[in-house]
Amino acid sequence: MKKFATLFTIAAAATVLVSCGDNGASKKLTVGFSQIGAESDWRKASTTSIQEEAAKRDINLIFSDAQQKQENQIKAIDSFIAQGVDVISFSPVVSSGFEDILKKAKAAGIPVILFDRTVDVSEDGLYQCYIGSDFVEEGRRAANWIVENVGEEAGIAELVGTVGSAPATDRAKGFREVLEKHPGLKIVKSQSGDFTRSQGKEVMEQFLKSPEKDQIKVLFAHNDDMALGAIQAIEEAGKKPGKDIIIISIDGVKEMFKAILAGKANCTVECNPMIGGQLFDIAQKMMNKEEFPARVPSQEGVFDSKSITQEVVDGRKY
Ligand code: GZL
Repeated sequence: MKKFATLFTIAAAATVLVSCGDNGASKKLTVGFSQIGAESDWRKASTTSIQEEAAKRDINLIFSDAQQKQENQIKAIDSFIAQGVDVISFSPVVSSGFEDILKKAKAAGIPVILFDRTVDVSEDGLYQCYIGSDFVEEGRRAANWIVENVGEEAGIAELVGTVGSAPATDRAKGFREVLEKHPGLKIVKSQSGDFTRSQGKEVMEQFLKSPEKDQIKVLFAHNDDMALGAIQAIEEAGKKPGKDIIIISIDGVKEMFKAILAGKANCTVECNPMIGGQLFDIAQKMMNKEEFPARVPSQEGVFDSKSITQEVVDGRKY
């Protein structure tokens, strides 16, 4: 996407003059945010980060929880436009189907920040900045950990995230990119658990009753919540999670760190939800007509039993 950079020196000066004209009272930033829902510990941490940062910065946050339904996100964004907010931001539950409402925001002259997840659009200018992770790289990191720690031969079961979402699409893409170079590592089962713990458990129960059940040596889950549900299913089936079935997932939530410390899981690839500060940094620049980057990447690591101690668990923010 073309770097979206605006530096209206004159406008900025005018803004300063106007604000001085109002006895130095500067306009309070109003941000409309549509959150996907509360489907996982990661999402809840993301919401906490946004709400705490807005309160700390005295930003007027209009927050909407879409309960994982795209139509609720579209309605919320439409309402933000009608209210004339300064900036719109949202984490799109799926990558398609937002083009029309983004065109409406553009026509209203309201800048849009994509938070956490991206959307597929056919033209430039429908959003001005993306703040979030490189999901393809997260998928590569998960597969590379398997190569380095499990070896070249294993049957892999995959718990896929929300179908059509950027993290599910891209984590699967990065994972398969690495597996192509290691033909002995084979995906023998793959099904969506929609990023939730309950569905992760249900799907893992089905995997463990399938004809391929004895081939499953590794579970790759697109997020920790589905992995934690799968751990319950593996234990209920009388197997040892982390030993009979090696478990690797993505997010890096505290519950997963605890499971790895307890030997019930093996690795989590971090996906940082604490990006509310970056969101409002960009929103403020947009309102001040200052230059800002089109892409703000997250800083993330890979954690396993070699790096996780009780002290590390205690230090986790989410
Ligand atoms: C990733 C985020 C995903 C998490 C899940 O950035 O969109 O959505 O991996 C969450 O836990 O539900």
